[in-house]
Amino acid sequence: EKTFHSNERDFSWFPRHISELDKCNHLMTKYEPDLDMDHPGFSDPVYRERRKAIASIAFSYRHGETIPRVQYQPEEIKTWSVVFKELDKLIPTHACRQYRAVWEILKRDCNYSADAIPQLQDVSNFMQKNTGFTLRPAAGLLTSRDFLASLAFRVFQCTQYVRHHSSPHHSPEPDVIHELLGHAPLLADPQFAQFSHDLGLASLGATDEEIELFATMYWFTVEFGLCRENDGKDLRAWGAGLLSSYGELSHALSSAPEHREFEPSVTAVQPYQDQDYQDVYFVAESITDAQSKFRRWAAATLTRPYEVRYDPFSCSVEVLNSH
Ligand code: TIH
Ligand code: FE2
Repeated sequence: EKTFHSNERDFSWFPRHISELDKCNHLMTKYEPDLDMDHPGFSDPVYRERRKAIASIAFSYRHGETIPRVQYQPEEIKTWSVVFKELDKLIPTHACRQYRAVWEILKRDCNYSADAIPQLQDVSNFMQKNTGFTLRPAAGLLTSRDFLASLAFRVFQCTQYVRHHSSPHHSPEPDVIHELLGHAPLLADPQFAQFSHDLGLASLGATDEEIELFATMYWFTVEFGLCRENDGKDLRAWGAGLLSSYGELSHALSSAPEHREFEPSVTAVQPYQDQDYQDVYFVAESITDAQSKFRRWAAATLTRPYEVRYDPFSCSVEVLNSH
């Protein structure tokens, strides 16, 4: 059921060129340590100051600049190290095939190790070589509209601060560990990159209601998606929220939560929360299967009266009027 007829539609602004992502950095503050009483850093003023100092890099960053390096402190490196070691043990049995393949390359060629937190610019260069995706620094959790729009330009908005040391196994908000261990490996996989790009393009010019559906879709696929391997015998994770949280990764593949078949029309309206482990996960046959189901569903669901296409030569989105 459509909310607007095309002639009375509210054509909201969206970025047409990659440099306009400088305007797509609106934050959702509800999960920040200053406001969320359940955040593990809520009662640690030193942590909150440090998080703010690192986040300030994102506020002054402009498209095309080199991402400033952060000199991480010993305690931050220790937190990274704990997560890195735990995940390195779980990946062979818990992560999907594509993730496992890139993981080995990251350790070999991109300085991924328990000893240091990789710098965003170095990881961005690695991804760009593989799929054209680049990183830009983000100050925290962005609005779904801004975050999804960046994917249309193959840009991934990436936090740079580290989760609180008291809770290495799970963070209620994205942090650099989540981005580099959860998202970066699959953003270097061509098929997954294409799926992310499709989601981004679908979101441009969408109504608020449609953005909500896409954000939920993103949540249960890119963040918390599962898939099957070995002729359906094994359950594996491809969601970044699982691949950066050793606590939730074990939980997701255990028999504790509910596992439902990925079905876009059902998945897109499933309620979710960021506070704690999910109690429902959606299982796709494969990343490719999720992508083709998503494409079909998006084409049938979107109400916008035009098509968009990304031109990689000019890094811009073209709007094609299809009456
Ligand atoms: N829970 C994830 C982690 O601990 O790495 C981070 C998040 C993913 C999505 C929302 S918060
Ligand atoms: Fe994420």
